[in-house]
Amino acid sequence: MNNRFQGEKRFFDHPVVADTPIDPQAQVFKYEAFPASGPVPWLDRPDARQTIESRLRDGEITAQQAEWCRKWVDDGYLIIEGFFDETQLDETWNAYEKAIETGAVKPPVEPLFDGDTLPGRTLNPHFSVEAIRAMLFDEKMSELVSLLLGAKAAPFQTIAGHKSSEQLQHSDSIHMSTYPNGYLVANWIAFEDIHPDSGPLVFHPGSHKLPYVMSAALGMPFGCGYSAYHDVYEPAIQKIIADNALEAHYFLPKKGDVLLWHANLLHGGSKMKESAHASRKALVCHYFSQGCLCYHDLTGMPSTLTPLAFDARAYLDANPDVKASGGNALQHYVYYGRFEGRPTRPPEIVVPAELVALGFDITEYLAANPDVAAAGVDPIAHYLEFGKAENRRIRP
Ligand SMILES: O=C(O)CCC(=O)C(=O)O
Ligand SMILES: [Fe+2]
Repeated sequence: MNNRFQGEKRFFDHPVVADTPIDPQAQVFKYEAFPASGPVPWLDRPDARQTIESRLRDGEITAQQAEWCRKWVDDGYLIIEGFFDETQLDETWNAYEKAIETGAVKPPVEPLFDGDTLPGRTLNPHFSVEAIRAMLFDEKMSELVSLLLGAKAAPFQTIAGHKSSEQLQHSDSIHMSTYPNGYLVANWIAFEDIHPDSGPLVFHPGSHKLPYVMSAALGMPFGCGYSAYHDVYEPAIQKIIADNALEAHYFLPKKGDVLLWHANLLHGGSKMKESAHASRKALVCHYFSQGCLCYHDLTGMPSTLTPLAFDARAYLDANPDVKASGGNALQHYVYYGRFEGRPTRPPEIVVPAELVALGFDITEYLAANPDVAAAGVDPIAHYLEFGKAENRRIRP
């Protein structure tokens, strides 16, 4: 194949760099607090169609990728059948249910009807369930998301659910906003064939082209919570759907099919109609682009981006109080640790040059001086303060 980019970085293998840089430390995390900066995601630009064709001609994308991109430009969503295979889905769901059984994951109780025993939806089960983390970080999926955003995907958040959220339509950008704007993609993975009466995902093709509706534009006060979301945001979106006569589509996938949607595509969980068919097993993954700033417009808070490389053991070693609490390392880091400036790994021990010159080695010094080891003191400080004057051996 005539691919002049083979072996080189592809155009979507890089992070987003905002046209107008900002200091993330100094910002209020609100849409209107940021400059109106690009780059606009490539498939949202007025010339997107031409760019797709020229990239196809130049061998930067395949015919299949071009087709996906055209669909994304026009409709703001994409359905890929059989993206995940049955075995992986079954193993992942079993691991999730096992985690519920053992209490590693605690879904909220959210009954949809009298006698509903299905668990509620779990936020970020990938913190505890390795198989879910593997799906969030699936390479093929990350590549597809990167293609759609024109920048390298940063897997961010997961929601697993046994049934419909019955959530009114919204754009995910009100919950997960990015600077520059628009660098979010979600996917909805069906873990079983979805029944029409289960309250399938509802979405409005083409609605991604409407203006982004953020909280300040609706007069929602800074840091407002979910009551304003329900009282102000949701009715505003219902009005937009009615005023624009937006057509509703329902996602009725087979097990393994995936729906991807645009940062601004209006969608929700429709009402469950028949309790015998309430089961609607799915995992939703949300992706940002690397390099963009991620925040929560309603509360003005930065988002909880899962670090791409995180060593849980190193984090626990560096933070003995977290280790002692028995808490989940990644979860602690994402929600608290990074705001508290916690180290992600223990500090590297630096042996002073004068001791290096003597051939001093911490392990050997402790082996040679069991009383020092037993006292649990800093061996370097001990040698400098006492050991040297006491003519202690530095190796056994
Ligand atoms: O699955 C649903 O009912 C809605 C999911 C959704 O809106 C989301 O995860 O962004
Ligand atoms: Fe959503």
